[in-house]
Amino acid sequence: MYVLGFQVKSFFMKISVYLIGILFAIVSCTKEDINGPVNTVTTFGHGFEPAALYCNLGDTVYFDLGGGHNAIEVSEADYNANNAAPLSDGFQIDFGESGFFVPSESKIYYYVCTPHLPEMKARIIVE
Ligand SMILES: [Cu+2]
Repeated sequence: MYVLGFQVKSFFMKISVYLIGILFAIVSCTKEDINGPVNTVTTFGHGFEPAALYCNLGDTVYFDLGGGHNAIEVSEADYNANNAAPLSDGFQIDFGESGFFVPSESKIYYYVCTPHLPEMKARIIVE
């Protein structure tokens, strides 16, 4: 009986080690998915998700915007002043559209949603 009890116990130990392993895998996947498997900006309420996207030079940044939202690149000054003045040669994704842009400079790109300023704005930090 003792031997059987020991076997049952070690079986449950193995199962819990296995479950902990799965849990860690799920948690680490969630962390990886902060920016998604690719760099994707989505909208949630009156906000861009993520508010700060970190990526590398030459990465493709995808936008998947909800119906009432656009994404207009602005200067840092206009970003801070909540002014939706499009940056000349900046990226622009229209209302509810999907699109992408490829950052060509290591810098911070600032962008806003025109109707939802001052709350709806975000940054793309290119390293
Ligand atoms: Cu918006």
